[in-house]
Amino acid sequence: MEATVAAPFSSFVTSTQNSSSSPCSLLLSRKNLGSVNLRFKSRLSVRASSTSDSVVTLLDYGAGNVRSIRNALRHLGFSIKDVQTPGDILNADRLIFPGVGAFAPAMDVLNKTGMGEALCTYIDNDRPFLGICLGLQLLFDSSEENGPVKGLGVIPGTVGRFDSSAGIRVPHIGWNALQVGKDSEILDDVGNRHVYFVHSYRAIPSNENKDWVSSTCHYGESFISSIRRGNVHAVQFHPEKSGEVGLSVLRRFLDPKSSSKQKPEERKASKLAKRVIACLDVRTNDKGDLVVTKGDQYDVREQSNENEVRNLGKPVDLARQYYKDGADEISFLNITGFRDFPLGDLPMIQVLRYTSENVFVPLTVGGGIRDFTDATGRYYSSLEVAAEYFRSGADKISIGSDAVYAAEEFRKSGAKTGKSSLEQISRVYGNQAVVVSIDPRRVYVNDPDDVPYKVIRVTNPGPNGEEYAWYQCTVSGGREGRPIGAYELAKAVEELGAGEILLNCIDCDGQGKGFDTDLVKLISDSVGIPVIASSGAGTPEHFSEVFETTNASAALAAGIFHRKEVPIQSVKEHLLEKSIEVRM
Ligand code: 1PR
Repeated sequence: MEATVAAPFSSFVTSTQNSSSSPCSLLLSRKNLGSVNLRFKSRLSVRASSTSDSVVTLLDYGAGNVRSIRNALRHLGFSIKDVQTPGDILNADRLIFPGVGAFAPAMDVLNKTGMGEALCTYIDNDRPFLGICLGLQLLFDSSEENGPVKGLGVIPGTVGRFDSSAGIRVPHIGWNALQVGKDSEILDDVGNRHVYFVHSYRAIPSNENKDWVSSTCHYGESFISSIRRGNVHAVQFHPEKSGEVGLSVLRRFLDPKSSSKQKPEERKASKLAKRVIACLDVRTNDKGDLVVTKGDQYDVREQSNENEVRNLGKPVDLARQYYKDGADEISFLNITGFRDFPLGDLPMIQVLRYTSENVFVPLTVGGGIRDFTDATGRYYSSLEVAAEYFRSGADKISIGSDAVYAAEEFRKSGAKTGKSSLEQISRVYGNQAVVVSIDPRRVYVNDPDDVPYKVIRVTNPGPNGEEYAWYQCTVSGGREGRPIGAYELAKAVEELGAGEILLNCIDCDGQGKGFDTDLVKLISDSVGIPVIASSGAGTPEHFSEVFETTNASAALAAGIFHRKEVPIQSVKEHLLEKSIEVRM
C-alpha cells in the first residue's frame, strides 16, 4: 500500500493557483517551460505497486451523496480508498470521480485543494479514470452553470444548459438511449438499453472534441453522453443508478478483462422512456413497527373494529422486490413526517441505508422536510434534514406541506426569500434533487369565476352536475385544505426551484379507477419540469391512458403493486404494445 500523505487539502493550495485559470492550462504552461509537474513528480515516482486489484480510489470532495456509487462498488466486490490529498490521486491505480453538486463550487474545491491539478496530471498520464455526471462536465474548458466558470480544460468545449424553448423538460430526468460511436470499451455490455440521466447542463459534440466522444444521447439535441481516450472515461449518465446495465459499465471499467463473451441482449431503446415508479407510503404502526401502508383517499386505517394501520409489508423487502421487478424508481413517503421529526425517526434513515445497498435505481424520500426545533430546543434546518436523507442514500427528496407554505408566501409577496426549504435545498443540491409532492382534492364549482384559482372543465361532472372543478392543495397528509390550487402551486414551486412534481390526487388515491387525467394534463401542460402522475392506477391500461392523454413523464402506483394485483412487468409490456417507450 502506498504511503498516505496526511496533509490536509489546504496545505496544497499555493499562491500560484488562480481560480480563474484551469488547472490543466497551468499544467500545460509548466510543461512548456520544461518543468513538468514538479510538485507531484516525487509522488509519481514513489508510486507503490502493492495496491490490491480490488481497491478503487474515490474522489469525494464532500459536496453531496456518493453513497450510491460506494454501494455499487462494494456490490461488485471492490473496496474503496478515499482521496485525502492530491497525492492519493496521483498514486491511484484506478480513480472514480462521481462529481456531485454544482460546477462552480466543485471547481473551487478542486482549485483550492490542488486536486484539480493532480487530476490533470493523472489524466495526462493516461491513468484509468472514470468521471460520472459532473465528473464528466468538469473536464471541459468551461461551464455556463453559475458562470461562465473555467473547468479543468482537458476537453475542448463549453458545458451549457439544455434549451427548454426547444419543447423539452429541464432537468433531463430519466432513462434514455445511447448512440455508441467509437470503441468505448466500458459501454460494450450496454447494447441498445436505457441508462439513467439526471442533469440540466450538457456538453455538445463538436469538431474540436470529436476525438473524445464515445457516445451521444438525444434530448432535444444531440449531447455528449460519454467520452473515452485511452484509459480515460467519463459518462454523463449514472451507472450506479442504471440497474444491471449500469453495473456492467462499472464492472468493465474496474476490470476490463471481465468482458462478457455474451452478446448484450438487444433491446429497442431509442429515446427517453416513460418511467414506472413504485411508491411506498411508510409509517410506524400502533405496535411501533415501521410498515408500508396504503390508504383509500389517504385513510390508511383498516375498516375493522381494531381500526389498525394497514400493513402491506416491510419497506426494505418491498423496495428490493420492486427493483428486481423492473421499477424505474422507488419513492418512500414518510407519511407522518409532518408531525414526527424525521431525524428522530431513525428507522426511516435505516430503511434508506439498507435499501441503497443493493437497489441500483433512483430513490426518492419525502415526509417531514422542514425546519424543526426538537424537545430539547435544538434547531434543525431543513437543509440538515435533507442532508441526512442524501447521506443515507436518497437521490431526491420530496417536499409536501412546506412547499405549500412557501408557494403561498411567494404568491402573496411576489418575492423569493431564498429561505424556504425548497429554495435552500435546490440551491445546494440542484433542482434535479428536489421533488414537490402535491396532495390536491377536487372541488367542483358551477362557474369558472366562482373561485380565484385555475378552474377547468372536467371530463366527469360532479355529483350535482357541476361541469367545472379546481384542485385545492392540502397539507399534513390531506388533513388541512389551503387557499391555493394545484395549478398555482405547481407554477410557484417551479419558480422556487423544484425539479420535478409528484402529482397525487386524494379523490383517486387507492380507488383503482385510473389517474385523474384532467388534473395531470392541466399540470403537465403548465410547467416545464417533469410531472409524475400519481393516484388511482388499477390496471396496465390506466398507465397507457395517462401517457397517451397527458404530458406526464412518469406514472406512479402503490396499491396494485403491494397487493400483487398487477406486476410491474405487465405494465411495461402493455406500454410497449401501445408503442410507449419504457425501460425493459
Ligand atoms: O407534508 O412534507 O411531510 O410530506 C408528506 C408526504 O406524505 C407527502 O408526499 C404526502 O403525499 C404523503 N402522505 C401523507 N399522508 C398520506 C396518506 O396516504 N395518508 N400519502 C400520504 C400520499 C399518496 C401517494 C400514493 C398514490 C398511489 N400517498 O403517494 O402512493 O396515491 O396510490 P395508489 O396507486 O394506491 O392509488 P410532508
